[in-house]
Amino acid sequence: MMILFDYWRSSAAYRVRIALNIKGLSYDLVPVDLRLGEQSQETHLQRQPQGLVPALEIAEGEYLTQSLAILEWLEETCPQPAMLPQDPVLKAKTRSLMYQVAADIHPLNNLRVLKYLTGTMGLSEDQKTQWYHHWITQGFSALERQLSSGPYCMGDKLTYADVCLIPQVYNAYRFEVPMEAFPHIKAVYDHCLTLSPFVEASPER
Ligand SMILES: N[C@@H](CCC(=O)N[C@@H](CS)C(=O)NCC(=O)O)C(=O)O
Repeated sequence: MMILFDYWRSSAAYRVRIALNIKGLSYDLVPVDLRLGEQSQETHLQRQPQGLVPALEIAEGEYLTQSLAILEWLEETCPQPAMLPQDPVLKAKTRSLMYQVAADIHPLNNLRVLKYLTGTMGLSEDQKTQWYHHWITQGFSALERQLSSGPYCMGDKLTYADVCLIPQVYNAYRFEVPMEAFPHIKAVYDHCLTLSPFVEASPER
């Protein structure tokens, strides 16, 4: 049985939970409480030397880290249902959407960055929220231009782009980012939340 070292509100871990559910794989969840700083303890650093979640233990003492690397590993080892298009151009476009969320939007709003802003840099809670909204809004504005027909990011096929987008939208709602300007993103979010792999992976579950 695989073990996912997880935090319920971590959007990177949420991506992996969704992907494991879509691939129909069983796994145990072991919480790493980010509020208590458990991610920085030696036991967790042995799994994930960056002090982040998720980490996926795929065999005793064998850990995979970085959610996108885990998604790619799942695609290679458990190819059905396919979560990346076969066509090289569509595959590159899907990965582009994935990276826009995971490499460009999410890192700016990660817990350790927000804590650094309010701690070391002395920003107020309002300024922190302004930072958060700014980078989400900028990232979502670009994504919104790239989504069109739905119901998924890449049209009629569910892909890893949706797996990356939905947790980021969850976070945006949580931080009360105005979403009116992003009807296509909202439509993909609403549609994916009707699907059981997404429902079962949701933080509230
Ligand atoms: N690029 C990493 C990001 C992992 C990450 O940033 N995880 C966050 C939760 S979403 C975390 O563990 N934060 C702990 C902290 O900031 O101290 C991945 O995709 O796995």
